[in-house]
Amino acid sequence: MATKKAKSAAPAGDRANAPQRILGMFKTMCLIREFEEAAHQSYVDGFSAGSIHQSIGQEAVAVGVCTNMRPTDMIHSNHRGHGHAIAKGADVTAMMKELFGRVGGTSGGKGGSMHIADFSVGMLGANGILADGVTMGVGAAQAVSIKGEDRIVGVFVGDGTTNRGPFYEGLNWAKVYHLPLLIICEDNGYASSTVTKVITAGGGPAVRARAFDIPAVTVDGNDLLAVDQAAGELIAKIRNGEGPQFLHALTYRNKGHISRDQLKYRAPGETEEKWKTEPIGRIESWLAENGIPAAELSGARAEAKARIAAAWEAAKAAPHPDPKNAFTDIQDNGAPHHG
Ligand SMILES: Cc1ncc(C[n+]2csc(CCOP(=O)(O)OP(=O)(O)O)c2C)c(N)n1
Ligand SMILES: [Mg+2]
Repeated sequence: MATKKAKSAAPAGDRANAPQRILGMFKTMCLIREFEEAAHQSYVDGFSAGSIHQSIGQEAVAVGVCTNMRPTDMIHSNHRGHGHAIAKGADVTAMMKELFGRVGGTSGGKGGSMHIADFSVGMLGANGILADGVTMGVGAAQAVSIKGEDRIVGVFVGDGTTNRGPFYEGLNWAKVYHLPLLIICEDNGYASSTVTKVITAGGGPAVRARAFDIPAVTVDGNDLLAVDQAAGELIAKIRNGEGPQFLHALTYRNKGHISRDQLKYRAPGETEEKWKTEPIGRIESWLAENGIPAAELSGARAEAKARIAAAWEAAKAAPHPDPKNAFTDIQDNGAPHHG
């Protein structure tokens, strides 16, 4: 548990953490936070169908990693993927339309929360099937390698996901073929309503990655500066041709697994105690201590709120897709839709 002192910790290591650069990251984190609050509300108000998995409390991982990527780099995400998409540059209005199932959504309003993709910013997609994003990300990295392209792929997984087989297939393949891949494990302590540790043997995600001879670094995933530095270093190694790398980010899921989750499985006071280490407040304190005026910080939060409110209104006003297009732009194996 980080103490109050940790809130104002100096930038990790000697990386040039210019306050203006960190301010930009703070703004993206605020945008993710506001999007996630609205995503939950869209479920409550009946605008979105299916499950909404919020990433509130995990924003520093998405932003710390994706800021170190180029627009041409690619990521693959998972069921808790809104933050990853926003951090990689996806448009929040198109994402909101996707949640609402409307025309103009990132996947034409047909995919919803767990299928947000935006190839134009290197967001290859999200996936509700745990660990299958790893094998897909590895496939993308294999393509990059075969074509000799100068770009990398990042894959986000949860801690619970490291107990699934495709995770190991992916790690093995990535190492054997020396692929330009960063695997990011967002270790929020939970797999649905289960404490991940009680269902996980051995020394945890980083140890498992090292078993494949993949270098692994563990960081405080709620410390943006630490994530930024670690991700920057690992990505530099990948660009340098050193093969796959693994980032194990310790974080916390401040909300339920999905929107209707009442968190009854948590000890009283646990969520409130953990909130003290949430990443946005921490980096905001650091920015204030490093010369960013309070008005600029509160202005950034207000701007994020306004952008998401506008995205909400645009989504609400957008039409639903025409049913006659239900089978266009989708994978079609020829079965039985066309009669
Ligand atoms: C193959 C598969 N099994 C089970 C599920 C149901 N499920 C959805 S999320 C989840 C827990 C995932 O935990 P973790 O990987 O730690 O990610 P987090 O939700 O904590 O971000 C489970 C079991 C699923 N989506 N896919
Ligand atoms: Mg988890």
